[in-house]
Amino acid sequence: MGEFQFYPEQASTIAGPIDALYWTLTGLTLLFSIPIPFVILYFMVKYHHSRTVDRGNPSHTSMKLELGWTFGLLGIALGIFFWSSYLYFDIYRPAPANTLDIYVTGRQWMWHTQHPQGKRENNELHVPVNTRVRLIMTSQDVIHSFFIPAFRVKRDVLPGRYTTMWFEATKTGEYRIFCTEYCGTEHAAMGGRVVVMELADYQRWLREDLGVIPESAAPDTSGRPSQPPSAGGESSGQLSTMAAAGQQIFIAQGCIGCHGQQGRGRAPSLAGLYGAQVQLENGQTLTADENYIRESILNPRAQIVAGYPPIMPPYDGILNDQQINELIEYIRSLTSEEGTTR
Ligand code: HEC
Ligand SMILES: [Cu+2]
Repeated sequence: MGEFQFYPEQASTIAGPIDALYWTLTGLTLLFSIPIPFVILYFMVKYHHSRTVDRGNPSHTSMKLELGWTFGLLGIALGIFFWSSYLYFDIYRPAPANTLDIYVTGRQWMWHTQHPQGKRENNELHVPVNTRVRLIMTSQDVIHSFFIPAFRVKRDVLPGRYTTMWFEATKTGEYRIFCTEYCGTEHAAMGGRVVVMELADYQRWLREDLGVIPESAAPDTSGRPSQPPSAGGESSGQLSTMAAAGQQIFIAQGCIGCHGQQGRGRAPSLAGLYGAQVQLENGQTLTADENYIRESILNPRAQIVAGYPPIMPPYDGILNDQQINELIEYIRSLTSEEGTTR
C-alpha cells in the first residue's frame, strides 16, 4: 500500500499460479487481437479503389488449415479450462486438513471476524504467515463478497449459509480487504485490512485483552484448543474461546438436556459429529460440515437423523449468527468418545 501499484502484490501461495493463468489469458488475447488492425490497414491500402489490383474472388479451401485452427483453438480453450478448474478447485474444495479456521460475518457495511480463541475484530483480519487459514463466512443481511487482492482469493458471502475459502499468506504485512458485491449505499466503503504476522506474534496478539487464559486453551498451530475449554470465561469479564462461549449457549438453551449425558437415547451424541457421515431418516447420507450443523440447529426438521424422533425444537430466530458459530466451535471441540465411527 502507499505508493501507486500497477498490480497487487503477490502475498499468498496461490497468487503466483493465478497470475500465471491471468497473464497467459492476457497474452493470448493480445496475440489474437493485435494483428487484426494491422491486417485491416494492409487491406485498406492494398485494395483502395484508386489501385489497380486483381479483385477476382477465386475460392480455394485448405483442409489442413481448417482442421488446424479448429483443433488448435479447441486445444487452447480446453487447456485453459482444465488449468483454471484446477486452480479453482484448489481454493474452493473443502480446505486441506489442519487449517486455522476463522469466522467471517459480513453485514451492511462492515466485516466482522472471530478467531476460535474468542478474539473478535471489525474490518480487520489478523492471520499468521505460512499457515493455511480457512475462512468460514456468512452474511447477516444481503450478499457480500470477501476479496483479498494480494492473496488472489475472493468468494461470495451469503445470508443463511456458510461459504468457505482458504489461503496461505507468504509475506508478513498489511493488505486490503474489499467487498466486491454491490451491497447498498456504503458498499464502496466496505473493506478493511488483513494483517499477516509471524506465528509467535499472532499467538501473542490473540492473547492481548484475553487476560490470563489457561495453558490448555492456549492456541496450538492448528489454531484451536485441544481440550474442550472450561466454561466461565465470559462471566469473569474476559473473552472466552468460541468453544467455551458455545458451551455456555449449549447449557443456557437447554441443548444439553437432550444431547448431554442424561439425554442418552433421546438425541444423538454430538461428540465426533463434525466431519462425520450422518445417516438421515430419508436414507440420505451426508457429511456433517458447518452448513449441516447450522441447518440442524435452525431447522432440525429439514434433516432428521435416522433412528431419532423429530422432537428437536427449531432455533431459527432464537440464535444469532455469532451464537451459531460458537455452537459449531463447541461441537467441533467435542471429540468422539467411542472412537472414529459414530
Ligand atoms: C428436545 C430435545 C432436543 C433439544 C432441546 C435439542 N436437540 Fe438437537 N437433536 C435432538 C434430536 C432428537 C435430534 C435427532 C433428530 C433430528 O435430527 O432432528 C437432534 C439433532 C441435532 C443435531 C444433528 C445431530 C446429528 O447427529 O446429525 C445437532 C447438530 C443438534 N441437534 C444440535 C442441537 C443444539 C445446538 C441444540 C441447542 C441449541 C439442540 N440440538 C437442542 C433433540 C434435541
Ligand atoms: Cu458488502
